[in-house]
Amino acid sequence: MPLPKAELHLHIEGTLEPELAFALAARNSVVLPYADTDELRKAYAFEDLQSFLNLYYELMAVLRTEQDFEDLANAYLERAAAQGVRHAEIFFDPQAHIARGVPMGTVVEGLWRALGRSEANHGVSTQLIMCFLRDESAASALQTLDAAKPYLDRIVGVGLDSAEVGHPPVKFREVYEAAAALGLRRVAHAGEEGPPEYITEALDVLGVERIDHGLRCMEDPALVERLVREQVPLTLCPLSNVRLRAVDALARHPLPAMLEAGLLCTVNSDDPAYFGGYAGDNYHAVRDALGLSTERMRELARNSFRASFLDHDEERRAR
Ligand code: ES4
Ligand code: ZN
Repeated sequence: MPLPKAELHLHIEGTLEPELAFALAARNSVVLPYADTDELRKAYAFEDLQSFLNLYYELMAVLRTEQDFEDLANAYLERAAAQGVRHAEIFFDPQAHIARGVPMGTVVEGLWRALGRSEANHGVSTQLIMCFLRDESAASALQTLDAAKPYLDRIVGVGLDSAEVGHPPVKFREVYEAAAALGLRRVAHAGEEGPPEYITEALDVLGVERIDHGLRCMEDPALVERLVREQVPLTLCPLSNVRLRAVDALARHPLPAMLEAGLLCTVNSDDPAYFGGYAGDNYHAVRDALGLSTERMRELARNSFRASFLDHDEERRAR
């Protein structure tokens, strides 16, 4: 039996497996610039975050209808359930779809057709987090929040993702203030490729309650001290860090040092179709590469529920 866990850092578009990408391409008469799944998989040798994002946005062309988003989410939920995920807080990138002429409603309604039945079908409770693309403008983020207003009963919070360096959190101060006023929870990617200052800014300027990645906090001891004191959850994605070369090998991932320091770390999969594994695969990989004890593994699973948006009663039921 896999350890029951919550997944807190998962881009639904990053669960698009090559086989499903080709099936949806055929269904929607979209031509992909790859002959087959083998050739596509060869493109998964990434240099950094941007080289991954280029492929991630390119493959999204196959996602066009509500049915596509439903099929995508169901495929993820089935795999997640098999790896012990009991609760998933799922990112989506509406701007990447709206730019292709796929409206917000198609994305949210399609995902919801899977998420609304997920507890019954897969035993996984779910929440949706809408991300703003930080390499798009602040005005575009505000328009996106506006477009989401009819769907806010299905969206628990907002996040910030895509190319980090050069796009500091402060750029999105206004849209985060508006999101907070609407009662939305707030998270942001920070300290993946960007400097530790972006983590501080996400906390102080955007008012986030969790940091996605946060890896580079380790360069700033005063920041680590603060994150420990305030028990700010970090949603780490170890296999992602290796594939995008934020760390040079899993055996040198700072996770053990981060746990030792008292940071509230969680382990997540980010874009599992691209980075070689779902939540359970990430747990196994860190256990094997870093020699984490059973007690440490249990701590990571416990942290995942503690850092989730579930309340105490929901948490107890999910575990
Ligand atoms: C992402 Cl790994 C990562 N980092 C930032 N933005 C993203 N969007 C999808 N995956
Ligand atoms: Zn991410």
